[in-house]
Amino acid sequence: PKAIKLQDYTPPAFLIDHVDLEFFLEPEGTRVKSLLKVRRNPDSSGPLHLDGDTLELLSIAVDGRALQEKEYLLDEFFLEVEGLPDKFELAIETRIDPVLNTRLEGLYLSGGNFCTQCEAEGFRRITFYPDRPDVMATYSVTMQADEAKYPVLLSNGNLVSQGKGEGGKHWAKWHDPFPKPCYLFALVAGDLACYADSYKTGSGRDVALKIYVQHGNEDKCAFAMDSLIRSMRWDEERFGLEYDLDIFNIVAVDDFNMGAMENKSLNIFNSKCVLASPDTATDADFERIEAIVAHEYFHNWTGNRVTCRDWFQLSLKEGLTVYRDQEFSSDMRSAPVKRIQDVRTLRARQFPEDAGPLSHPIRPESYIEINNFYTATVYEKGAEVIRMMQEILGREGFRKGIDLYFERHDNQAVTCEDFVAAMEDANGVDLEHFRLWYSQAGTPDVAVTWEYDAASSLFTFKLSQHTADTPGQHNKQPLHIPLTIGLLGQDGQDIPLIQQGTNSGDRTYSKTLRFDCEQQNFSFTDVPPGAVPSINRGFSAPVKLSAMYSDDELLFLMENDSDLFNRWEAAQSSATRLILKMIGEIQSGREPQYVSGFARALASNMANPDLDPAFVAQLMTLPSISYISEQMQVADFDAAEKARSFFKHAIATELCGSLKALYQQGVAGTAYSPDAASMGRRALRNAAMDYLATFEDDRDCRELVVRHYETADNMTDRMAALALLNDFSGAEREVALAAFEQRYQQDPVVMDKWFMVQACSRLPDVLQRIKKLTSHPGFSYKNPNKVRALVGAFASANPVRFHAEDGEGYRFLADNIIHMNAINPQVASRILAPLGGWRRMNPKHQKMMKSELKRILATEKLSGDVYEMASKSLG
Ligand code: BAL
Ligand code: ZN
Repeated sequence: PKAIKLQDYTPPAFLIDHVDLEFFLEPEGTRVKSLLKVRRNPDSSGPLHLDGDTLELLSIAVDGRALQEKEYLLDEFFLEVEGLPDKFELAIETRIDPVLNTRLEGLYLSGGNFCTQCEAEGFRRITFYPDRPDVMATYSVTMQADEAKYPVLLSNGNLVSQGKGEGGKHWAKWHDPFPKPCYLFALVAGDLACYADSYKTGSGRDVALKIYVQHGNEDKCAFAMDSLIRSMRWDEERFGLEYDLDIFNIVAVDDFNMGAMENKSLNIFNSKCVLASPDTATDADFERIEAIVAHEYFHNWTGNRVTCRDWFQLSLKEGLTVYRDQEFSSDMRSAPVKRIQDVRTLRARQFPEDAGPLSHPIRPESYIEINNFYTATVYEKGAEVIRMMQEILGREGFRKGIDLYFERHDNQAVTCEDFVAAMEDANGVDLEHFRLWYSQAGTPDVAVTWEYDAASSLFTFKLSQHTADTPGQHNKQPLHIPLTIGLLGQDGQDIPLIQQGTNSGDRTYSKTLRFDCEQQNFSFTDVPPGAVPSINRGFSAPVKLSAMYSDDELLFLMENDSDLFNRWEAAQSSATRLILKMIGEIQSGREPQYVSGFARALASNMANPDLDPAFVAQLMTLPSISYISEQMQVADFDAAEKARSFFKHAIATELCGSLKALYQQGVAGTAYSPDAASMGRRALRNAAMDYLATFEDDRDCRELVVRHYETADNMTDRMAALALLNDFSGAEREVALAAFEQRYQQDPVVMDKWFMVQACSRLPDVLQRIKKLTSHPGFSYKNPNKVRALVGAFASANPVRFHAEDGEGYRFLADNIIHMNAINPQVASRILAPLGGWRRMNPKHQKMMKSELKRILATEKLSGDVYEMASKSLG
């Protein structure tokens, strides 16, 4: 397969003003008629190039004249026509087979209903078309289908007309007045229930809001609807962005490659990102649904009204929209807790990606398969880059930049460069150096030391930065890093910051430094002795920080930092340091040594009534085994797991009384509510249980977890207990899992949890169980959620068992990737990344992992998706 390069971008030879589509929907043999109003692009030349994939061409005509075969070039993946007039109408009729579409790209069936997924390049599996985002057209869509089987017919825009046809058929015509690229096209036809509400925009436009779901799921839509309404209001208030049509539809489907898709006014969602009730969704699910509903809605402006010129610019819409949904959630809930959660995700997913064989900048320079670039880097690091611009420009300056961006580019397909230019021009600043974040891959290492001169009361930060080489990128340049710092006095209070050489008029306790050289010093005057610095507050920059803190200084920050993110960060750093030391002891055959200072600092936070319980729960959550292992030269998941468990058990022993008290306090008799405060209370109680469950051999504690499971009146508590029982060897586990299955076997969204929890079990026979579960009636290789829940979760979230000594974990994953390659290459390639982690393993494991990658690469009919991931992972 051939790589596509950013530097090769050329504008399209022809533009399309309007698309008229007619669908005659049948599971086997859908006919698609397309009538395009085409005109030559004055800025380009060449033949008319239409993409096509798995299409049967029935006819093609220019201005009403049918073309003969010799008048066009038909290849497996495109159709080209030369010698065309400057303006013409092109009519094309194709035939497709939705029922055979297991890739879930283009038009396919889910639960018997028709639906589409066109981003990034699925539209070419529906009809011949210039399938690139810089071709924007208005659309009219007429679909005809059997009325009894498919009573609901939806597409983008507004419903124009509908009626009955012959032979039990009916039809509907939709029109979308906003020009859009074809990746935003959508169609749904099915037998669906509708949950309706409405919204009045700030300027008084009434918008009909509808969520379509399978019959029986209507009672699980209220939270998604409420999230949608809150998103609409928030975008008006925060960014002045109002919805622009009279209808906004969401459709939930069970079979979906992504979480959701922002098609203009017809969002299609993976049902697990919509459906929620206290009995079926955890607090984390509620939070995720709120964030994804918001994310897709926010795309209406950042993505749809202003879209990407080409797919290299994906972060233009994704980084920005993730940033927006993060800000929304942060306003809806606790800002520090949201920031902590986002940084956890970044560290769990993006940092390893950036340090491994698949490292790429947020604006990649080449790809084989664009589907492989819907990555944590493009999304999450992309959002961090936007956030840094806000940190540099301030909230008001950032808003001015956004306003200018829309003023300049509404209804255009643009680049990341256009976005940065709008930020610069609106604020009169130069972001030339900052732009490097778009093209340079890798996570910068920032080292911080400091000096204090008692005679002059001068405190000096000494910063240095370095970004390691990544595949294809060497000798990295220093970046412009906005590093927010503070100083804590010995009393734990913030010290006012007076930067040497600047006007000391304003009293500020946090300051964002412009750190843009390899080495740089920043000095502050009038600092009393004994000050402790707080660095990268709020995680102002996505860097790996190493600072010369003593153990005691970390505990001091953990108890005192007014920046709650950094208070949590100090706890993570302290715990990581202690666990790494214990790992060393375990590896050299010694008993790990426990130091109790950490537990005491934790206890002081647990006892602090001013702290949000959700925050305390975050503070109590130790760094993951994967994160700890990443701090090692050679990963040793077994030792990491042993050390972490030992540490947790030791903390639980020391704080047993307070943990039991916290657990008991949490038993409130109030009804479930997904608001932030209630979630925080549950999180804290479940965090306490998590520690108490380390007394696995104590009957009372086992019973506590069993009781928690059995008496839970919501999914959050039920899953918290099930996750713990899942690691107990004994009858309790089997009883709980069987009860869960019995209760939820009809609900595929909930059954994903059941598969996933088992895939993540610490028990030694987990792989045998997983293999057995692939034959469970609720499991299907055709359903991406199931594959991700069982196979994907095992490989990515159960490192101890995945990296088993006999290599069976690797073999199992490779077998499944090869199997999935033929069914759904996108899903196959998305679960491959853990095999690319071989560089961090010992030689024996390296060899086994590489041999599985080679076996994958030797597969016949290997998709471009899997080829790209496997070949890059092998290196
Ligand atoms: N555009 C693909 C799904 C999403 O990021 O919203
Ligand atoms: Zn998105």
